[in-house]
Amino acid sequence: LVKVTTKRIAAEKAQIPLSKLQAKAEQLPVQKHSSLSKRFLQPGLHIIGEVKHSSPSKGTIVNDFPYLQIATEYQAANVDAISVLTEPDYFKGDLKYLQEISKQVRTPLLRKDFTIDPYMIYQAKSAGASLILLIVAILSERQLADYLKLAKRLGLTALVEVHDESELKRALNQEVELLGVNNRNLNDFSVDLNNSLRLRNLIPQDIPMIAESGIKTTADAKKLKDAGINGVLIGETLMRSTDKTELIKQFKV
Ligand code: IGP
Repeated sequence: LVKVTTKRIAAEKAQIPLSKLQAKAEQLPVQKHSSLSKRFLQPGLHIIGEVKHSSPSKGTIVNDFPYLQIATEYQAANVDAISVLTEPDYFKGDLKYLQEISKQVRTPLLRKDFTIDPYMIYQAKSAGASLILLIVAILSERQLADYLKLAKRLGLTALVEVHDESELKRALNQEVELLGVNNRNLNDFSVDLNNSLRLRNLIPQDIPMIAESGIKTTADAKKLKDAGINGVLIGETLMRSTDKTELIKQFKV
């Protein structure tokens, strides 16, 4: 995935040079959703709804993909943020989905992609994102530190994703505002909610933590909330649901 993303970004840089994108990103307001991470510390289980067409583990999740309508429905159901897949090769995502959604929806948007180049952070900002994803497993210490700094300067909140204790340790060496624990093992795609439950105890209480992947039932949500987890990121379960509004209501345990 890193290789494919590197290639993709090189091609995009040839289309729109970094300097141009940078100029555009820098002139956008930074205060739009400042202190976004703090919101997740408020009582209750917070919900991030994901707009995802396909995934490497499941293939095409839904045949019909009315992304604007889905985002609008998530907003009406009062989710705290909307995650939009922009990775094209494995998730059938597109930066244009993020751009279009940001024009119609006020809910903070997360650019869900494999951030491996500052270019992608400027792209996220220009496309209307308020949050970016930084996956610890694919970044060096230096990259993680630099990208956190750049995000902050642009007024973006970084969701820093870890999968295990050693990645968490690396994340906590930095000034992290929002932590995500992925329940999915990216090597074999197996999902284990205990991953989130286990790691919450190792994360300072003043850093909000989001459990990601494999959340299917209200019982899952309840278990995570009772363990002190602040939010859940739900993709597939919401995408497959024919009544997303009702399901989101049920997940707010
Ligand atoms: C959502 P699920 O099982 O609810 O569809 O998972 C989200 O956690 C998953 O899409 C995800 C992801 C990622 C996708 C987590 N980390 C990194 C792409 C890149």
